[in-house]
Amino acid sequence: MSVPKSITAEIAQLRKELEQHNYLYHVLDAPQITDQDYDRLFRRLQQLEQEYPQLVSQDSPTQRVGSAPASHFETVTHEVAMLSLDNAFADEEMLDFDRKLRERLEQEVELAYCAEPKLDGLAVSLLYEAGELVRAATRGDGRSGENITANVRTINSIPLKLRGDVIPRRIEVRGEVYMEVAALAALNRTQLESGGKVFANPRNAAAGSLRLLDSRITASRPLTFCSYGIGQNEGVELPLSQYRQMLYLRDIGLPISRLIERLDSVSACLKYYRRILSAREKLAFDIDGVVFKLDNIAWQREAGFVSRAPRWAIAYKFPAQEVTTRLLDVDFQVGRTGALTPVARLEPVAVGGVMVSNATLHNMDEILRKDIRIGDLVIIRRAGDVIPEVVAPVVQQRDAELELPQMPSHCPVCGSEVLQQSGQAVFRCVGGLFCAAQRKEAIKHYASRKALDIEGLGDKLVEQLIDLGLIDSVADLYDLTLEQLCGLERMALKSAQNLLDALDKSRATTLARFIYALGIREVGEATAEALAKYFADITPLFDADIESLQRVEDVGPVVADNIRHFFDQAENRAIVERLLQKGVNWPRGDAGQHQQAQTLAGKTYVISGSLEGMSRDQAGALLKARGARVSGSVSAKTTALIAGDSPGSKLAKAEALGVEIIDQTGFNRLIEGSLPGDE
Ligand code: 5U1
Repeated sequence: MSVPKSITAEIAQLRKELEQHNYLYHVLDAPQITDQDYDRLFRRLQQLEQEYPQLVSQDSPTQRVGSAPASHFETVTHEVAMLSLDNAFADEEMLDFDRKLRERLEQEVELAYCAEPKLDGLAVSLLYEAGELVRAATRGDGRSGENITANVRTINSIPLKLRGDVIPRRIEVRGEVYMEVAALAALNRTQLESGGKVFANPRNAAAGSLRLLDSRITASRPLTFCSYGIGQNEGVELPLSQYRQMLYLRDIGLPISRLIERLDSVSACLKYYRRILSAREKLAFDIDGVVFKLDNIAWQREAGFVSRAPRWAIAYKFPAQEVTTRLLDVDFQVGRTGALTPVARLEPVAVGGVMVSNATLHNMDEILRKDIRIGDLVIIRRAGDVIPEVVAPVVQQRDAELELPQMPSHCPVCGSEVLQQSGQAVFRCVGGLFCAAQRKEAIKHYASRKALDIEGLGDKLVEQLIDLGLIDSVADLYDLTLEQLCGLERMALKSAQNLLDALDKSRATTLARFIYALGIREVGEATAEALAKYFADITPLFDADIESLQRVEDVGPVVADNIRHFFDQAENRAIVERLLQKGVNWPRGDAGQHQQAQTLAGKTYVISGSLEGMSRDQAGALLKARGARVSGSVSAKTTALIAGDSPGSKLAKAEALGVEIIDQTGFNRLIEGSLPGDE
């Protein structure tokens, strides 16, 4: 079938556009069209290529879907060996590395380095000839690896064709294939659902996905790529700076790290290390350190190699987030809602710079799925401030019959029965507030920062108060006396008085915080806020039926049921009533969303400084009840700054931006003005 000229032209135009949008998205991180628009272009190209198969070309953006399974991977010999990296674990080792390099190069001046994060993935080599991806290989042992071209072609951030005017005859690009943290979590969820293998970390996920013989499966894996260097090259004069070589790679269409920097000295490297370490948790991908490479390529050549690693590069590793240790036992901890969480008791081990002897095992399903047994060698992960968790057992090291942990039939704290609700993974103690563990957790929650924020009432103190029988419920907190507190372990007179003051202060709160503080199952801050806005008081909640509860934003049948169940317990109602008698209060005069006029809808306020007779939280609640948004920082979008006494820097910022400033009287008017019947 002959092809009309207009079709050939349209196909060429679609490919060009799609390549450009791929580049904008994957390399420059600056997409210019929506995903839907991209998909529309892509589908049109697919349709034309189906109609005119003679026009399909290997480098078309549609040719990434994978192909029929191969029987094995062929071996590829690396013409330029793929080296490994030496490591540093402390500043002194970095300084030592820099000093030795300067001595070897006979340089007295500071050395400049190219710096980038070290990704937790799999190293690959990509060979481009005349701008076309012709081969991709794993690192293997550094001298030879496996030909994984079919799999690598499915990775969208790897260009099938290079771009720009200066395309080398031949260039081999090296880098890391990895998976972003969220992508890995999503993949593991689908793997679990389909009974497939769950990956412990991005490196395993990348390696497992690239070593599949069926590239159609690889195509479904959310892999991505970042370049970090150039192997062999022909037909192009590369810049003699590592950093500028990386910019060149970006120009010809390859993704490089967005965090790459050229640094003037080793002391700048140490600062970069700390900066990236503190940003580590916020990154979308896992990294295990930073890599520094001498920027001057001529000096790289002069420095040369030692065994399998270059003398001119080093990986300064972060404290390990994953280590192995022995699982000594499994205990069950009872939470606020009675849920029993298995906790691993471990042989103490340093992870992420902290000694760890306990880690969560989440729930029984996880234990069974991961087949974790008491006595196993296990992998522990501790990322940032997150509770350490047991990732997996090292099954290869299991050399005896080991027992699976057993869920106890009775609560280890109060002896009540432990039951599993049908269709749920969790087991719960049915003891409710009879169970000391649940009472302790309920009180810790009530005192927590996002609830009543009672300063000085920490976990240990709550445990002591319950264990000594000084309190039974949150309402008892307000009966505590100075004498009782002074008699406690490590409690000086001043701290005791401070705690009483904090308890007194906590009485003035907002309705949303109060609802949240009650610890109703699955009622988080946002739901508490929506309930407060809708009902405007606590008593309507006592008898609200399931139907009216479900009219509240985000409240579905399960949450409505939990709320109903909570208020159906006579003891819970009694506690709430006692709290009100003890003086816990919030700004009144607010008739609830269904009656309250939304006079401030669409407006955004910032509150700064102290207001008469109410906290900033309370003032914010009054504004929100009238439909306003309350923000923490002043911007050009702020309607007005409500400035109480000592408003601080926000006042200057509002003045600079020309944002209206409202004082206490203006605020009162704003609130009163929108009270029903005030007109
Ligand atoms: N970011 C980065 N990772 N990485 C790994 N750069 C880098 N360089 C490497 C390796 C193995 O090797 C070259 C220094 C040869």
